[in-house]
Formats: sequence, structure tokens, C-alpha cells
Amino acid sequence: MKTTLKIAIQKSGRLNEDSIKILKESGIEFNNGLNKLKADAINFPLEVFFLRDDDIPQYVEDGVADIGIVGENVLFEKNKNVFIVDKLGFGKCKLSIAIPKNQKYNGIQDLNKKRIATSYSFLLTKFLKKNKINAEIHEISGSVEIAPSIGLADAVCDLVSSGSTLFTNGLKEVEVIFNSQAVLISNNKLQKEKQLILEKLLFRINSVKKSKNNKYILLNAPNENLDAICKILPGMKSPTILPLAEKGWSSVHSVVNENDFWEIIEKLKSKGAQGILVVPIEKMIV
Ligand code: PRT
Ligand code: ZN
Repeated sequence: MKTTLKIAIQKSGRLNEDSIKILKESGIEFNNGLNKLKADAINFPLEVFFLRDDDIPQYVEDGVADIGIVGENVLFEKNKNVFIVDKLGFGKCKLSIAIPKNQKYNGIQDLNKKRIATSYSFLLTKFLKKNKINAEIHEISGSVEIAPSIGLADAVCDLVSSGSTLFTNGLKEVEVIFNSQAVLISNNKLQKEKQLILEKLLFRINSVKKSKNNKYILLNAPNENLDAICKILPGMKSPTILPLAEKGWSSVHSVVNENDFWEIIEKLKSKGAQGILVVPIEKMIV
């Protein structure tokens, strides 16, 4: 029988769409798992399991799934023995401690003797211990943010992304325990054939990730400034330069990183670049 790699992703919730998207953008076709536990990819040796995110680390540790996509927050809270293969750059959030916004906060020692509600008792215990804080942890599984207003706790430890949940519940963030994002995890003892499939998958995922961070740029430049313009554009190797029909002008093509993008555009304009076009890249193989 042909070897397939089994990947566990979230069935529904915040990581579901992006997990499916990164696989599909990697050219892997499968049904989306609506009312299904499992789907076979059509054109890649991959089986996709749709699970609750909380169960994914255990499934991967046990080898029921070979790999999985899960938030670091869940992974570290479950404290399973698996291997982080790659950070995926989506599902970003913070695990933070928050208190009622009208309360003064002079530092972490203010959490001493406080009751903190959380679904992350393992990570919170570790954090409090490290900081020598003696607080009472109330483990609750949902709607943590309402705990202070109903008198269940003095503070909360929960995930924060935009901060609007804290705001609407009259809370303010006072400590960030860590920053989290979705990661690709793997069982520690993958068979050789499965390891090879994982490497193929990783190669594709990285091409997709790289392409998202980069843009293809085309511009027209006066020939006398070409040297200066090429110095501004790093490109994958060096920029492509083609003569334009108009004498004394060339077309320059290159790849720029999203992070430096606006700075580079400013510099290009100052060197006389015109007709600048910026195009998204679908895949980038380097
Ligand atoms: O059903 P299942 O168990 O699979 O899903 P779930 O309900 O446990 O998790 P889900 O879908 O809510 O989140 C899945 C993962 O998304 C989390 O484990 C995180 O890794 C990641 N993630 C990213 C978040 C958030 N951002 C986030 N903001 N998970 C939850 N939240 C919640 C947070 O708990 C709080 O209630 O959103 C609220 C805060 O959001 P803001 O924007 O108001 O700050
Ligand atoms: Zn969950």
C-alpha cells in the first residue's frame, strides 16, 4: 500500500480556514471536511483529519496523526512531546493577564493573592511560579473574560488578538505571557517515507510563505540611473533589465520584501523611477 502522511487540522474555528488555505495554496486538493472526519487528498499522499484543536497535540504525540496544525498556546498548554516543524504566520494572538481597567497596577507583584480565571492553567501556573507570584487559579473552559464582572475572579488570563473583548468587558492587559501563532507539529518518530512526504510538503508551504512576503515589482527607469536603482532593488539574484522602445529608458523587474516595501518605493521614486507596478506572487521557488 502507498504511504500517506496524516495531517490533523482544526475542524471549525479560527485556524480552520487558514489551515485549509495553506494546504490548498500548496497545490493539494481535498474536500473541506464539512460533516466529515477525514478527507483524502486527490493529488498528494496526504490524509486530512478534521479535529478539535485541543485534541491535535495528543493525536500527533500518539501517532494517530503524523503531523498537525495547532496554535502554540494549545500546544504548550497540553505540553505534549511533539516536534515543531515550522511556524506558519497565521492565528497570531497573545496569552495575557488582564484586570479591571479602573484598578491600579504597579507591577506583577500586584497579582499576589489574586484569583485569576483561565483556560490555560498549566501555562499560567508556570508563569506565576517563574515570577514567584502566589495567586489562586480558577480553571474555566469558556467566557473567561466575564469572570471579574460576575465576581468569580480578580483577573483573567486569556488569549487576546485585537483587544476588543477585553475592552468591551472593562478589562486591561497588564502582562503578556507569550506571543502565539499557528505551527506545524510532527510526531517524533516519523517513518522515513513519511519524513520524505513531509519534506515535500514543507518545501511547498515555504514557497507559499515566501511568496506572501514578497512582491514582484516592475518599473521604468532612465538609463543614467540604472546603477543606483539596481542597488536599491535586491531581487532574487539581480534585477532583470530590458530596453524600452523610448530611447534612454529601461524596464526593470525585481522582487521586493513586503517589510521594506514602502521604503524601497520612496527611494526608487527619488531616483526617477516611473510607472511602478507591484504584483502579488503566487509561488516562489528559490
Ligand atoms: O472547537 P475547537 O476546540 O477546535 O476551537 P476553540 O473554540 O477552542 O478555538 P478557536 O477556534 O476559538 O481558536 C483556535 C486558535 O486560534 C486558538 O487556539 C489560538 O491559537 C488562535 N487564536 C488567535 C485565537 C484568537 N486569535 C482569539 N482572539 N483564539 C481565540 N481568541 C479569542 C480569545 O479567547 C478571546 O475570547 O478571541 C477573544 C479575543 O479576541 P479579541 O480580538 O477581542 O482580542
Ligand atoms: Zn479548542
